[in-house]
Amino acid sequence: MNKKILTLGMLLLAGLGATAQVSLVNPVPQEVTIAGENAIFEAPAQWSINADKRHLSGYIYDALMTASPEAVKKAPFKVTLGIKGEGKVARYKKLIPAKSEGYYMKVTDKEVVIAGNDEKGLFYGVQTLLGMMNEGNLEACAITDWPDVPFRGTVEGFYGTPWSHEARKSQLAFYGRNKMNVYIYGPKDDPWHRDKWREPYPEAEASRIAELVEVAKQNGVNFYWAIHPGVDIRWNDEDRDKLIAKFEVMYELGVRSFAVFFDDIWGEGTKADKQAELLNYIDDNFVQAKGDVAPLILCPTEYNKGWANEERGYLRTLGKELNKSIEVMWTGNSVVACIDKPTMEWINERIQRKGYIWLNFPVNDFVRDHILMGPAYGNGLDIAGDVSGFVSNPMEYAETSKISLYGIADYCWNMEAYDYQSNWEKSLKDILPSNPQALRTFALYNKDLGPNGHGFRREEGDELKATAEKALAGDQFAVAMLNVTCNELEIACDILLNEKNNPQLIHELRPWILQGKNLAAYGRTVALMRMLAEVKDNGSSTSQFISFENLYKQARSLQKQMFDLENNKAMRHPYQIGTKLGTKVMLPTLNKLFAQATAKYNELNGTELDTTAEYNPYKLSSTVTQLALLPVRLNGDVVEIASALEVINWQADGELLLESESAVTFQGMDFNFGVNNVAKNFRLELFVNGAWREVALLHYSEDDPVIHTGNELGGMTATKLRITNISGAEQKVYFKNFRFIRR
Ligand code: LOG
Repeated sequence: MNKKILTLGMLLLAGLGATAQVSLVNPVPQEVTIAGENAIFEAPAQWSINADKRHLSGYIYDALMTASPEAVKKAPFKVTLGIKGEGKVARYKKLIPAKSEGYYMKVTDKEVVIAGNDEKGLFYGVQTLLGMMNEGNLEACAITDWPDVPFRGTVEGFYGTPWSHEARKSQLAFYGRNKMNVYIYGPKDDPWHRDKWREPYPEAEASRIAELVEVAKQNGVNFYWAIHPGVDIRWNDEDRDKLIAKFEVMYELGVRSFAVFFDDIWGEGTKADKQAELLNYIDDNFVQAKGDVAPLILCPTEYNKGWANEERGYLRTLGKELNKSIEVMWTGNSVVACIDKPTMEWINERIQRKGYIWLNFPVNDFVRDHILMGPAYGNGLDIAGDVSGFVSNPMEYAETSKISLYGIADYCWNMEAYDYQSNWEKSLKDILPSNPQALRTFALYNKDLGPNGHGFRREEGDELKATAEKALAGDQFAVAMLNVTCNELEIACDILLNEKNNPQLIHELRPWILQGKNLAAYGRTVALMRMLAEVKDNGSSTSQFISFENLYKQARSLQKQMFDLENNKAMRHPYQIGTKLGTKVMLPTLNKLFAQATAKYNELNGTELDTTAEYNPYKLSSTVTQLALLPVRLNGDVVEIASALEVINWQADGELLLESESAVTFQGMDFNFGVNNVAKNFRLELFVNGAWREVALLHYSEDDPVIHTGNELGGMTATKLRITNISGAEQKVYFKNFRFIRR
């Protein structure tokens, strides 16, 4: 379908690893013909612009001028801009693809022609020219290009600190450059999006939103503003009118695209017929009435297959009752999932329209100890015709998220040609042109999410596996190679820490870079330990000081330094502690190697050095599946269970069990299920001297969801505790936080 016309010249260039300028363009264009082997030439410094007057100002012209040529009337190098139907591009009429946002473009050493099928097409043609010129060159070629997915972009829909105003502006410019046309504003922790949905924004916030709408326009992006009323909406005229009134206020600020989110709620707000009635009302009386507002988007309550209750018929009701113009979002077979053909067939049939994908990647709000710098992969390359839109929910780390978003943009534009690996390499160069290799070396350890409640994992460390296995099998050369790899990581970390090219990126990565240095140092020490473990008289080394036992002490110290950094108050995320990297292959390999070396040394020398490397004395398990994989963390004397974000369906008799390796004396405990007056539905027990003992649970006040324990807890010593749903019915709760303090 998307046939590539590759000339021999281009193939040669690709084969030699040279950079053809078109290959700098992201997303990869649909059809490219390179003019020949010597197609690359230096972009002229002066252009004469040949276009209708309307194109000589405005966002498209402004974008073109960022390429910084001088627009000079009689310059010999001509740049022709136009939209189908305009005289200036009449000659190219037949070459313009009849596709929304498509364009035809021609580059020779005398001129550039960009002919859009529509205004957006012209804008994207200009973006292609800019991308091609990234290194100051042009390449003689012809390009016919259009997007596969009509709506592409992001939903700022995560829990945690919303993006800053500056970060959002930078994102919008990035979307423009990478041909994404949607930004949905819906940060969970913006009060006026969710808790205070009925209230207008205070002036300062309002004017920032108005500015974002403008910046979005400048970048060809539709700014959607989302409201999240489901927590406490009443299905009456008053609340309905309040919602419309809020939309009116946003309309006044310039917003022309709207979404309504009903995710992560329960109770009244979740009713499909009521949601459909409200959305249809908004559609009829606001969207259609205004005439200049984009089709509404709904994020349903059952937004993934795992939560779909077929008996309740929620999705089918939406499918049947919602006005056909309303888009319905979908995260896939589970909350965090890759999207494929069967996913789309399943949902599209139910909602009677093409699903609008909300991809929960690279969002890390449920694994805040990891930062995600890996490629976007795993989504079907054959679903372009099955989705109406495709947006990614990124991390609160806006700049770092661009690595994966660069891939999402490419994937959505030209699915069949999407090659995530080469896209990833390109993205690193785009985000840190001054040193992509350092960023890459570091990013190799920041791809996987670690164990998490959604069971979503990513490839990480495949390139290390063979060496790791050999090293663990006793191959000393492989051990030396691991040492080199750790050196590389350390060099990358040090370079990045002093990198001035993208300060925001380095700021976001900083905790992980510091931890990366610890990891690298640990790896080098462990490698040396492994080498010395079998040398009986280690005093024979030239330096008496580098003895096995000193290295062992150093490794122990580094383990502790890693742990301390994780628990550093200034560094840790307020909701979930931890700063982890290399957790899939590197760290486990080093820990095994540490244990192995120490055991060998003990054996040879009759010593009894402790071989346990990583050590968490607490273990969580649960019959409530959504809780079973939550990480447990130790922070000084505070033991915490990480929060879950979605609604937890805690079945009757379901229990949460926390076991400790050694007895703990309790000082205090509290937890928050996000619901008032639920303490009575749960029982807390501590395992004391071989028997379970109940501890009272209570709220301090009716309108405070925090659950406290009875005074009897203080001073109790136990090896495990459990919390059971004793209400006899399923309880829908949040798992906001749980912690206890030990003496
Ligand atoms: C939320 C979202 C959150 C994401 C990942 C949707 C539709 N809603 O479980 O705000 O960032 O998962 O934690 C969600 O995905 N709830």
